[in-house]
Amino acid sequence: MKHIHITSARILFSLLVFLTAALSQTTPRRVIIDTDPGTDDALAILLALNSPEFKVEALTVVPGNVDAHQGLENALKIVSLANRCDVAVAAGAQHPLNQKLITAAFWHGKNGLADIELPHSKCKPDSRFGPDLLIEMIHKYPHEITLIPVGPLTNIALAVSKDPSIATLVKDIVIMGGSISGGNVNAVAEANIYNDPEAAQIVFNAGWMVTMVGSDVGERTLITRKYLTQLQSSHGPESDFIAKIAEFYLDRAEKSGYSGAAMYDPLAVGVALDPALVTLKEMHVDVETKGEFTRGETVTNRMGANEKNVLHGDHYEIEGYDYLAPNARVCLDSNADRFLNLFISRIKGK
Ligand SMILES: [Ca+2]
Repeated sequence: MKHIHITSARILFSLLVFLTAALSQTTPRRVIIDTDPGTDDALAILLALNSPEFKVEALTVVPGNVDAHQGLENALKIVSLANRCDVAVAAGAQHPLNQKLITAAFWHGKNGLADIELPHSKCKPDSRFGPDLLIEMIHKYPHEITLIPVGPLTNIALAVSKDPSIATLVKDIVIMGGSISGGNVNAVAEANIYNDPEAAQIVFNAGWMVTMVGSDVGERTLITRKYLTQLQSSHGPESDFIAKIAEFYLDRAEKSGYSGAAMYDPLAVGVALDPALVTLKEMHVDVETKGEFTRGETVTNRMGANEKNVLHGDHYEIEGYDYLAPNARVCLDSNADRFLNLFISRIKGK
């Protein structure tokens, strides 16, 4: 009799393990994208919307590539094109925390979307302020939300400053921003961090483990003519838009001497989908906010420690090291072909 009970318990346990595993594979992960759309933002958003692993709950809009007003209009048009008015789209901050906005029509076209005129949006904006929406949703779904900020970090900094508890309540935060080997604005700074360094410093030190997909890795993950041809072979409202965006973005990159266009924001979505697409290393990251040449640099400590210097009379002496806890998983490299193939396969047929 005892034996039968043990056997039944084992069967029940196996069934539970099986059901839990099955559920975790089939239940899409809740995602919120904070965006300054933006050509590569558009590609990133549509990659997320076309990935069955994700349930995109919201887009929160931040000024960056375009101003806040144009950004909201672009975000609404993109979700409308994808027939996804179920995704909440909310306006957020109107300007960076501590400096003037720098827009990027030079790279993204006057309207930020390669000057393609999308139809008016069928979707309406959510009335909440973006950072408040973030806080509400993270509390509504504790430990379930993956945040993917792909613009300046203003909205995220406002949210986590207002409610620091969200840092322990998100499932994950994967940002496109920073670099550990040279910038794309100047010698050291990447645009999203450079456009609001104070916000970025708050976000990196909020108590969560930030996955940092930097511009240096984005620049080794290029969409080239080969992939553009594959995109152009499918037709439909979404895939035509994506192919036009990609062509504009690629033309602009080639005119500037690059062999392809950096998949900055889409790669951040890719890493949230499958971290195995990249190599990650834990490090401590701070953002320089004062340097004469280095404002906006992500200063990454690869030793995991700072030298400990102690004053002895008129001079300091090294007395070992102070351990520095990592606050980021920094992306070192990517499997570009695998990512581009994933991107194309998700977008084709749309
Ligand atoms: Ca962006």
